[in-house]
Amino acid sequence: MKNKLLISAILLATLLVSGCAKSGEFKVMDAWARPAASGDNGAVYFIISNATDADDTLLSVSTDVASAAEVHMSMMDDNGVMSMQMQEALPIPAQQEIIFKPGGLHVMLVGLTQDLKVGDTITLVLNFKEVGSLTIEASVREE
Ligand SMILES: [Cu+2]
Repeated sequence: MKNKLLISAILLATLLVSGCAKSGEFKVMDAWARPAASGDNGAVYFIISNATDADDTLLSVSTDVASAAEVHMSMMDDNGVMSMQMQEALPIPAQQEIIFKPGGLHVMLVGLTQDLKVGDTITLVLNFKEVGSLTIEASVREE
């Protein structure tokens, strides 16, 4: 009898934990940055996963390894020419993943103040309208 109660308690706890993880997690995953030299521009990529029921917006990014960090979208025109557009406020809709990747969305590190070498880790702060500031670490690696 005692064992049965204990098992029920564990089952209940497991259900509660997985229930929370399913509805409600807002996270930034798999962050990485390209190697780049001090003075140049760098790029950071990650996945923003909004598993909550609330829309959010990425308002800005800051870091101390560059003079500025901007959210850009790369796009190719009909002539195959690439250009980048700055995203002032990037919508992160409920129940969606926004994927930053080469050739698409990226955080551009404008004017690096240090070298980004393979194996380094850099810190960025992502400022969201609803969930506030999230500090993330990005590892520097080749694509
Ligand atoms: Cu860019």
